[in-house]
Amino acid sequence: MKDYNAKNTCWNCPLFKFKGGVDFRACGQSTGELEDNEAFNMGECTRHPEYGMYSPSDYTFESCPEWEEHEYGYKLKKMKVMILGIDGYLGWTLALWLGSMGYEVSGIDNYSRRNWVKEKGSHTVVPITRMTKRLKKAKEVLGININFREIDLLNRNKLREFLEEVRPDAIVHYAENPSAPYSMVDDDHAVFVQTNNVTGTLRLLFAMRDIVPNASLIKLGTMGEYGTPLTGRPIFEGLFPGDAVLKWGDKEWSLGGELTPRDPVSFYHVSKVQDTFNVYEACKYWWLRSYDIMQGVIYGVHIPAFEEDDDLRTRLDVDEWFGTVINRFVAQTIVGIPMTIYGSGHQRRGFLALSDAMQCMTRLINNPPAPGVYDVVNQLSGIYSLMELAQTVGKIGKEEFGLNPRIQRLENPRVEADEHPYQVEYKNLPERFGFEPKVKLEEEIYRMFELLTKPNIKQRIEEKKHVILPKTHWSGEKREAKVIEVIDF
Ligand code: USQ
Repeated sequence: MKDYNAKNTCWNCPLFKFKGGVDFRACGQSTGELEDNEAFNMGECTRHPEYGMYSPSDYTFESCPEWEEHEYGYKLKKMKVMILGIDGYLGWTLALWLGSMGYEVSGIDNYSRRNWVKEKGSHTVVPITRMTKRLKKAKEVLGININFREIDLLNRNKLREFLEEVRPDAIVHYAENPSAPYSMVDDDHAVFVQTNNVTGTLRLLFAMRDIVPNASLIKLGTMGEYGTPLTGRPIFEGLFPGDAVLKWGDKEWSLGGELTPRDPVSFYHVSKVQDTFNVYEACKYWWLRSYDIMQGVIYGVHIPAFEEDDDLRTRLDVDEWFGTVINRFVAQTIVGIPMTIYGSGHQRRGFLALSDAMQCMTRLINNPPAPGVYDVVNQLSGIYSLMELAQTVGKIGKEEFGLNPRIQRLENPRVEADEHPYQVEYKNLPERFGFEPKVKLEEEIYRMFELLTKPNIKQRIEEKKHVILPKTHWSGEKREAKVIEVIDF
């Protein structure tokens, strides 16, 4: 579905400025006389003031000269996208991906991911260069100019100055600490993760209200906000659908449009739940527009831009704190560590390959919500159990790369259900935004083996073998998890 956003109108366009007196809130508060005001629903285009005042329904993306056809739907010409956390695994990837497609990319980062990984005694196994060199390479090799500023999202004044300077049409918010185990190390780490993540997002929301209220916010949440409901209740996309009902006693109520219950699985995941409420409220109070993305676990190393030059690659972590499960399994197999399955291995999670995640982001950026709309997508392309994943990694490692894979089941250092239903709804991206997953699990795992078996990268994994086995238990204990069983292939 290439033109999924063709019928969108100026309601969805960040360039449209409402004259005022409009209240989009869907919270039940009365808007009084506003609806009788003749300016209701009128405004002008900031790029074409000569059009004068008109109704936002007059133009569609298809009919507007400022929106052009693009591989992933109609795209705003010279669209300015600001990436918060542009130095990270996803942030750098998105910068090159969007830059290669003609978006005007800007971004901030304070290098905290580099520092957290260093603090834990690890490093990215795919080497990355300093930001100055990254930017230079992006310009030389891909012809992309990235407007980068070293800024901590919590630095109110610097953030505001940069937003004033760039005035982005869309803001992608990746600038958080993403690690469940890091947040469970001790109280200092838990307090840090929650303070950093929650206050950073709050700073951003207020700054958007004051400076770029029309920009759309694409905010990274996580599937882990929902937990794994043991009753088998479907995991809807953030909000209950219109026909969901609550039955209690002899009465029945619609739950439509209400936030669904959250059951986060670490203090990190709790920070994301708090963000959800803050973003939801900001959309309600100030008519900000946002997609809150409940993203599954990302894996992989590939987008086309990375093939152009090794210095363009994104980081990849495999240590117990910042490595995610598939990335870890591949690295473990390469250096002869049996793959570390926590608990039974029957836990099921949603997964998404790196380049498919980029496709999703592009489609959401191209399709801003209308003012005041808080919307949620569950961003994943497949659901697998950990045991299935280990078997897939092992098969490819053995058959294609001649390795000797093994699995070790460890006592689970986390607190999570071993056996659970997992009925996830994830129809929004394919049905409303035209997302078509392009990368097969096996294909991306193969590409990971190809890259990570290169001698310099294998060497970098070897150097950090001592931070691969989990020692951070949710109970607070600091010790190696006991091995329950070793399985050969
Ligand atoms: N796991 C293992 N062995 C390992 C590592 C993990 O069995 O060596 C298990 C965990 O117990 C868990 C599952 O694999 O059941 C996923 O763990 P993970 O470390 O790959 O991912 P998680 O902690 O869930 O966090 C990651 C990202 C986080 C994002 C989340 C999406 O780090 O930022 O929010 O994926 S989701 O899992 O859908 O919540």
